[in-house]
Formats: sequence, structure tokens, C-alpha cells
Amino acid sequence: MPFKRFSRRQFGKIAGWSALGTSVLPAGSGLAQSDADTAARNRKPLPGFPSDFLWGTATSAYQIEGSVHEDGRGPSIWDRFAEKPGAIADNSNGDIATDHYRLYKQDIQLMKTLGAKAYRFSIAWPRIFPDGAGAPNPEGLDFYNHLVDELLANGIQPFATLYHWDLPQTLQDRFGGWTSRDTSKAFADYAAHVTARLSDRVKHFFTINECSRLVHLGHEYGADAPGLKLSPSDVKQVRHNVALGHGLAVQAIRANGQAGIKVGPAENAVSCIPAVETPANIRAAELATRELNAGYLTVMLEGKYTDAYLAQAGKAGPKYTAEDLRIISSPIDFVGLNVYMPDHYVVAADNERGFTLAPFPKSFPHMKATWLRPGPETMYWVPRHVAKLWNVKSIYITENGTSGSDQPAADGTIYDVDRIMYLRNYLTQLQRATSEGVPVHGYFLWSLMDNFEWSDGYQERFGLYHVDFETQRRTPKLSASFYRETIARNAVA
Ligand code: GBH
Repeated sequence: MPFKRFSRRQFGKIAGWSALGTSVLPAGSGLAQSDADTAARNRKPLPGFPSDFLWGTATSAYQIEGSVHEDGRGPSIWDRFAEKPGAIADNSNGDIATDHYRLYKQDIQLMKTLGAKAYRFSIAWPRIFPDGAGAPNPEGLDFYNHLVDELLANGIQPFATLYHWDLPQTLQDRFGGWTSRDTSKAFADYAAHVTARLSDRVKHFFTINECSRLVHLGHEYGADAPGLKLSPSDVKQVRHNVALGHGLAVQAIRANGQAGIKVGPAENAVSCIPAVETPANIRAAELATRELNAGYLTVMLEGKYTDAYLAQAGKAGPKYTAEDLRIISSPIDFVGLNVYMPDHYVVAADNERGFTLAPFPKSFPHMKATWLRPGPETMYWVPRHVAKLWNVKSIYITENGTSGSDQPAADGTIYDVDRIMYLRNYLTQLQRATSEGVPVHGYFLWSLMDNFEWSDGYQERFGLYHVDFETQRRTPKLSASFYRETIARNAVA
């Protein structure tokens, strides 16, 4: 009974209620009672996931394919960026990566072993249009034709992402990449070309992976390709052009795809967790979610930038037309969410915004990657907020996972119990969401196998399968067993 140690006033402070100026704790607080309820609930076995829940794994082209000069592929901004001294922690690049371009059949067997029924991969734009636009390269598309056929032959549904950051270098050189809306238009042309050729077999398309990361890390901090450090107003324009590219692609996919195909973004929404679950804090976390995703999900789903976003941007705001906003908010069929960590713990506040973002204490834990703060409840709140705020009827968790040190033990096994701990807790929270009716229809674990982790090179391993980058040998980690068992039971193992 840890609560007994606090006076009611102290506890109110800790919970952030004093910031509200009211006490949410009812008279005769009943805390002992609710403790007992929790204990009783925990004794019952958790319900499983919905019977048609789709389990899968996720990867992206540049992180796994290698073969960057094969079959007419053009250079991408990541090939160029990786050449810069110091850009990649271990001075590596994606030239070989996990050699998936050649080993894809074997990799599909790894998915099959897990019992996974879906696979999220990305298509490399520079394979399809080596110059970004103009003449298509049929040999580049052939790789994805073979990949899709092999997936279907093995009972695995393909979910294709059109843009996972590997912009054709030519577009960077010619237009300044995403700083120009010419790139947004070229993206739509590429999306049209691909869907016309794959949508007889691929029924789900994601437009852009994590708009915010490509905007911020690529164009503001220079930590990702193309390595730019633009002014605040230019960053806002890039953000707008990326959102426009998403909307134009949605329209192009519908116009060129077969009837019944489904399309949506794969966003890493800024995640806002009520620090303590009170109605006021939950509301505050919803407000924060809407404001902090203003340039991404909010504009995609509402067709306008929030007043606060525009007011805060002032003269540095993006230039756009009403037509742009209509395009950006073209109807989508689902929202894909990459969920890794809590971005903010939120407390209700009597200020203009209606919320306070709690600073992270130095003692907050992290996984192997220092940015990856484990907060399993983010897996409950993000889909719940998205469903509630925008009445979204279908959600896929398009990524979730963690890196680990993954050292083999004396018997050769990688007992990655830290990854299992992380996954078990996040999936338990996902189960809470689905059992409450939050419409999450599938989950793609990041990642099938260790791969090129962008500016961290090969030093951060996210895979269920360990990859020896010298020999390309794949070995299941213990977490692969955990995931196989979870899929088999359709409940957290
Ligand atoms: C995803 O991004 C990517 O889609 C995927 O390609 C990647 O491999 C995977 O996650 C694992 O990272 O500037 O050092 O503070 C994950 C979300 C958000 C993670 C931004 C890195 C910033 C790191 N990313 N975050 S840092």
C-alpha cells in the first residue's frame, strides 16, 4: 500500500493535480479498493487479440537490400550522405546491407518460421525511376514483382511503403529534393507507376514513412540524408511539401490502383501519455497530441493547420493554397503508426494550451539506443488518441521494436530477454487497446532482422534474427521464439 506513505496533499502534488487547482481524489479515496480491483484483474488471463489480427514484421529497402548498383538502380540521397566522413557512426553504408536483394527467398522463409502473415517492406524509388522521374526502369520493378509473388506463394500479405527515405539523388540535385513541391509531384508520379503495376497483388500501400523524422533529422539537424540544416521557415516548407507529397500520392494510388486497395501514411506520431490517468490529464494528452502533430497527422486528417501552429510559426509559416490542404487531407483508409517510445508525459494545466509537458528526469531508463525510452503505455495511448481525436476506423502498428546488445551466450544463443521484456510489455498494452475496441488491425514488428540503422550504421541491432554482416548468416534470437509463440497463441506469450 505505497499510497499510505503520502499525505493527500503530497500525493496530489506528485500526481500533478495541484497544477489543476482542484483535487481529483474523491472523499474517502477508495484507493485500497481500487488496488484490490487491480490485483483481481491481474489474476485473470488477459484476453487474446481479435481473431483476424494481422501479425507481421517490417523492414525498409535501403536498410536491407544492398545491391545498390544492380539492375539499373540510380543513386539515392542515402548513398550520397553515407559518403560524408562522420555521417555514419561506423563509416558504413547500405551497399551490401543484409544482401536481401539476393537473399529475399530465404528471408521470406524466416517470416514463415515465425508464423507471420504479413510483411511491410519499402520500395526503393531509385530502382523504379533511377533519375527520380522520366524513364522508368522495368528491371527495378521486377525485383518487387518477384518479392510479392514469393510472399503470396508463402501465404504472407505484402504491405508496401512507397517512401522510406531513399530519395533519388537526381531529385535532390535538380530541385533541392523536398524543399521543392516538384518532388511532391514526382513522388505522386512514381506512386502511380508502382500501384498500376503491383496493385493486382499488393492491396495495402503506405505513402511516406515517418514524415517528421525525414523533415527534422534530414532537413533541420542534418543527422539524416540529405544532411541539411535549414532555417525554421524552410523546415516548415519542407514539412508542408512532404505532407503534400503524401496527399498527392494518396490520389495517385486511388486513380491507378485496382478497386479495393487501401492506402494510408506510416507516421511516428508525437506520443503524449497522461502522466497519471485522470480524465483531465487524458483530455490534456489528447490536446497535446493534436497540437504536437499539427504539421503531420492533424493536417492530414483535419485538412487544416491548427491556429496555434500557424500563430507560433508567424512569418516563418509554410506557404500553401486551400487546394493544397484539400489534397493533403485526401481520405485515407487507415493510419499506420510507428510506436517506439513516449515522447511526452502530459499533465493538465490551467494555461493557454491546456497542458504541461513533464520534463524527463535524468533517471528515466533507456534501451540500448539512448533515445529509446521504454514506456509500454505509449502503445495503448497513441492508437487510442488517434482513433478518438479523428474518428479513425482502422489502424496498423507499422513498427515497434528495440535494439539490444545481443551478445551470444556460452551456448551460442542470443538470450535477448531485454527485447522480450520490451515487446511483452508493449504488446500487453496493445492488447489493452484492442480489448477496449481501439481499432488496431495489425502489428508489424521492427525488425525481421538486424540491418543498416541509418546514421548508427550496423551498431544498433533491431532484428528478431541476428545477422552476421560478414557471412550474411541469419540466426534467430530468443525473441524470435517469443514472437512465434505470441503469433501462435494470438495473445502475449
Ligand atoms: C524508425 O524510426 C524507422 O522507421 C526505421 O527505419 C528505423 O530503423 C527504426 O525506427 C529504428 O530506429 O536524433 O538520436 O535522438 C524510429 C523513430 C525517431 C528513432 C527519431 C530515432 C531520433 C534519434 N526515430 N529518433 S536521435
